[in-house]
Amino acid sequence: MADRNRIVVLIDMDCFYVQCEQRLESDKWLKPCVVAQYNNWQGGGIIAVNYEARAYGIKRGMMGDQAKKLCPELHIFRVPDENGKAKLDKYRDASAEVFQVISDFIEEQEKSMDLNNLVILERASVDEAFLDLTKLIDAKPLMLPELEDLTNFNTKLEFNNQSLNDWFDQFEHHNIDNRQQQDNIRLIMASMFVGQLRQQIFEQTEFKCSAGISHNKMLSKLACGLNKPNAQTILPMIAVSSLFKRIDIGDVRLLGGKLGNQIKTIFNIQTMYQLSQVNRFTLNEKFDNKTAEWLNDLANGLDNEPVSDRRLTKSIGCGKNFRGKMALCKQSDVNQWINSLLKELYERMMKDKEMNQRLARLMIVGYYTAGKGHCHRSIPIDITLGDYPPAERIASDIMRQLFSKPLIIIQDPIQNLSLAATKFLDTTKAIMDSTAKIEKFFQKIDRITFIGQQQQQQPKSSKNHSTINQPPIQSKSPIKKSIQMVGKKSPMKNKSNNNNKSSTTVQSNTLDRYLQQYQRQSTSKTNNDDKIDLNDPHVRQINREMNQLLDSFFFSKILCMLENGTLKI
Ligand code: TTP
Ligand code: CA
Ligand code: CA
Repeated sequence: MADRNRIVVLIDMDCFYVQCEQRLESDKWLKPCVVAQYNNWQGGGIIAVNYEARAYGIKRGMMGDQAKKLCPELHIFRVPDENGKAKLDKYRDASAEVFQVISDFIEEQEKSMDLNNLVILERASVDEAFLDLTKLIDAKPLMLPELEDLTNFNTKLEFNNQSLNDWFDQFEHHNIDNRQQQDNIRLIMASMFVGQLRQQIFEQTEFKCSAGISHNKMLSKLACGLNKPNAQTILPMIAVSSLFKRIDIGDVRLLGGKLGNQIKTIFNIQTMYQLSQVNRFTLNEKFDNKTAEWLNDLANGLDNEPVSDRRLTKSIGCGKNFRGKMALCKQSDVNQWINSLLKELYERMMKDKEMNQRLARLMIVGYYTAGKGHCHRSIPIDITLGDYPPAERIASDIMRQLFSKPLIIIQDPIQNLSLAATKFLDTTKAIMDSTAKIEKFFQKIDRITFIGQQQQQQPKSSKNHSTINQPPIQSKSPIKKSIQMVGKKSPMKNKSNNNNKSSTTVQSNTLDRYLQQYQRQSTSKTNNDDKIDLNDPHVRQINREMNQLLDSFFFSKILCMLENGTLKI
């Protein structure tokens, strides 16, 4: 879809962490406040500044003591600390509250129009959301709202210093059959929706926010920042080239980091307008074709990145810096911090699982050392039947990935450690995957029986192989049979709780006995005739899996699931 046909909005909470704190101490509203992290060092590093404090020149990154000098009456909120780590739950919970209001508002609006899936909502950060309102606006008749309603929502226009009032006049006095004017009216209609949404957010959470209303992500993000706080800004396509004359390349979404600096240095330019003057061939000389095209588009106000339907975070993460002498130089310290970080993360993963019915399949461990810079490792999380393994198991998997051998002293000390759980899977899908895994496992068990039978018929000539007893040879896997039997016999639904308990125990015992017997057999060496070649990689693999399954109490879970009907074999 051509860019100006889309209507894309960014909602961003104003000085979010400060508002979260002010809501809890309501006498601090309207007073200069900041949120600082780490209590006992020069008043802490400031991570959020409200607009009253910004008026004194206080900025993010300053130390609390330094800010107090600029504004003695400044109130400093401290981020709570737990085991030497910032505890950010308060802000995350507040964020979830805001996103709930946004979701409910969208649902309400769609319901009132008797339509579904009109709005795409993408959670962009803890306090930001993109909305694609194209379908919603196009489902309504093209109509100008009342100017007064819009001004009540503190709506601003970004277009050559023109007032919203004057802009409105032209629509009222001219016919609106030209496409550009229609697009502008669509933006105005979207502003009504956004104003009402911001009002809902305020009424239900007490939080103020700002918004940008334009045609793509880059422009709406830019527009949102133009009149903060507590305002919404319309940015029509026609206003882009004049606006870009005063927009620093580094202030544009995705150009804030290395790439933006590189562009400025290579072409000796500063603004987006100057970038639009760099011709395509010159861009192509310095960047690959795709990047050059993308930069050329951005410089002309075009950005075709879609708003993706994502209401939840892509990952749940936490981390900790270990500056200077605090850098971790012993494996035992790393182990302790991995456990501590994981404790926090695991709690959040469990909470997320309950709230959002999803499970992370991958743990990314990041670390920074002076010698190696930023590094990361990916460790699969062994999800079994819709649940996470115990935190201790994840921690030991991480440690195994980080250190292939025990190390007392780490030569290149670790200055930062981070963990992020990601690659989420729907819990139902996770259960289905696990069921498939179990079935595959049983197929292997069937095969092992078959291998045993073959070996019985054609004993191996070599006597040198280590051998183990195999479980009783049956035409079908005995484990599978007993599971099926348990499943069929399971009369749980009609019984009282007490009965449930006892029959679960009986069934578990039957299985446990079998499994213990199997494990004993599979680990003891005998000279029995029924032999399985232990060195056969297939057998070794099955043994490994069997032990893993036993380890994770897999079968007690299978029993539970057979009983409640979520698992059918
Ligand atoms: P931002 O939206 O970048 O900033 P803000 O909400 O404080 O202020 P603004 O009104 O300009 O939007 O970040 C949201 C919150 O995220 C912020 O309140 C604190 C936290 N944060 C950090 O902890 N560290 C950071 O470096 C940044 C940028 C934000
Ligand atoms: Ca913000
Ligand atoms: Ca933000």
